[in-house]
Amino acid sequence: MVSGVSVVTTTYCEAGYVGGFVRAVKRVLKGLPHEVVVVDDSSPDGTYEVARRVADVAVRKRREGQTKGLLVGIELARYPVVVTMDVDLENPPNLVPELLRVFTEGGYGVLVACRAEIPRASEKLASIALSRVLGVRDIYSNFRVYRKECVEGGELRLGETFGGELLLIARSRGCRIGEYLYRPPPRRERPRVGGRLTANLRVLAATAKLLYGLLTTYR
Ligand SMILES: Nc1nc2c(ncn2[C@@H]2O[C@H](COP(=O)(O)OP(=O)(O)O)[C@@H](O)[C@H]2O)c(=O)[nH]1
Ligand SMILES: [Mg+2]
Repeated sequence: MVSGVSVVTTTYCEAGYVGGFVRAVKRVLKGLPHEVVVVDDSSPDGTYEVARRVADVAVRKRREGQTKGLLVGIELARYPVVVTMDVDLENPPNLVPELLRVFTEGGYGVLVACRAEIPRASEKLASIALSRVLGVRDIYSNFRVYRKECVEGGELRLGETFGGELLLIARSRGCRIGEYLYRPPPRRERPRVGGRLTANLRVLAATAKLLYGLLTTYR
């Protein structure tokens, strides 16, 4: 097992979720040295103020998106093993110990917890286009365990890819990427990435960027 773990989440307008998230994670990890890091993109709803009270580390920065937030959080982590999670509890905290066990036993650089049923059409398409190269079927799941060295100091060149570029960076460093399948709880109604059409378009754009990246910088 790992000797400690940093849990990183990124937030934009999540004042209603961040407290419950931190409490749930801390309850699950109470037997293990850990910290919870929240990276907030200057949410106007007071998310940072809540995070500062409940999290071990809270960062407020300008709005740069989820991928950048994840990288900033991983780089701040004090433990060499980092779990990234969405704040909205769609990534069940009680799976974290099992993920850490599989991560350690499998000798992975990155382990991605993949949803057994991928909900968005655009994410299914990304899976078809990219899963063979990246070794995971749920490209945009940010429920992941990282060895910090697999991404830290990495340069994001593709803009917002909802965490996808972090897999390209890890792959380019020869880190072993693995997947773990899980059944997620029902999705929340109003995700921050946008409604059905907006979210699908943004995911399609991210997938195009990742394919371009694989043909150029990350070949
Ligand atoms: N820092 C930051 N976090 C974001 C941004 N957009 C989404 N997130 C976070 O990313 C996670 C997943 O977002 P969500 O909208 O639930 O995506 P979905 O689960 O794919 O529908 C949540 O923790 C969000 O708060 C952003 O622009 N900046
Ligand atoms: Mg969500």
